[in-house]
Amino acid sequence: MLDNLEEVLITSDVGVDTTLKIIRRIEERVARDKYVSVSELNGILRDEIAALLAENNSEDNDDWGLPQDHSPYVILVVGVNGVGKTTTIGKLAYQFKKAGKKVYLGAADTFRAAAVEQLSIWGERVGVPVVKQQMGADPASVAFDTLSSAKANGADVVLIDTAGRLHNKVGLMNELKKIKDVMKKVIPQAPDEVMLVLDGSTGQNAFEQAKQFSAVTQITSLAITKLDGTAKGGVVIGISDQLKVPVKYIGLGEGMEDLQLFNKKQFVDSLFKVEK
Ligand SMILES: Nc1nc2c(ncn2[C@@H]2O[C@H](COP(=O)(O)OP(=O)(O)OP(=O)(O)O)[C@@H](O)[C@H]2O)c(=O)[nH]1
Ligand SMILES: [Mg+2]
Repeated sequence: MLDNLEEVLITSDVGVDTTLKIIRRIEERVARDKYVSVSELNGILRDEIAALLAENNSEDNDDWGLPQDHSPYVILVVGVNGVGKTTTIGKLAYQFKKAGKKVYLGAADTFRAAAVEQLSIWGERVGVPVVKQQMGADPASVAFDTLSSAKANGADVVLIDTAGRLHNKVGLMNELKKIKDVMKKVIPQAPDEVMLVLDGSTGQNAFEQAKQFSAVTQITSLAITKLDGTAKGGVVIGISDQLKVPVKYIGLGEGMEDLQLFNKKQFVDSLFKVEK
């Protein structure tokens, strides 16, 4: 039964290391309890996965609230090309606004012609201001402007979009550092969060990106996108475990409402519904 389980976990993109860890924990419990039925084993599996996630997610987010001790709360959004950064920012802006927060967006992806436009469209759709400059402008300068504006206007939360960068490109990684440094000139503790966006449908590749990114910059939260469709959600468990970074959001489509707060129990339940 455990061999079978091991195979299920690995084919669900949980990853070898994390799968072995889960199996080991289950073995320990089974050894302690002597005999377990199939249904008990299922329960144990869910418990152990939820426990593993809990080790990296101090708490479940139940609402779209943010820490109240200071504002604006600044989230810098990073990740490789096409993973869903801009879309996730749009969806987050929608949720935060709906929760009554004053949201500012910063178009610090000045690399592609369409990037500023794409974020502006989200800004209009959601009804929140987007701070931007022309294409090719210094992203750090856009970040500076955005934070200045947000601060002056009493914003609650700022989301900064960045160009999709390859984790092995030194220049782009240095640019990220510069953006962070410049932010501090406006708000010393910014960014509050560096959110890495990963495309859940890329499986092991997402693992690789996560490792490379966290080697060059401190990632404090994860958003895993494209878990609608054929993606196997197991990747969420493996990445969170290997990186020791909490998964905060899950993308389930391209629409404004297709973003969910990550909830361990819900997630484990849905994972096993799909598995059957
Ligand atoms: N099905 C699905 N599609 C998504 C999801 N999130 C984003 N997408 C789509 O993925 C594509 C890329 O999304 P973007 O938000 O532009 O990605 P990005 O990381 O900003 O891309 P770059 O700025 O080019 O690096 C778009 O077609 C999005 O609609 C999701 O959760 N599910
Ligand atoms: Mg983008």
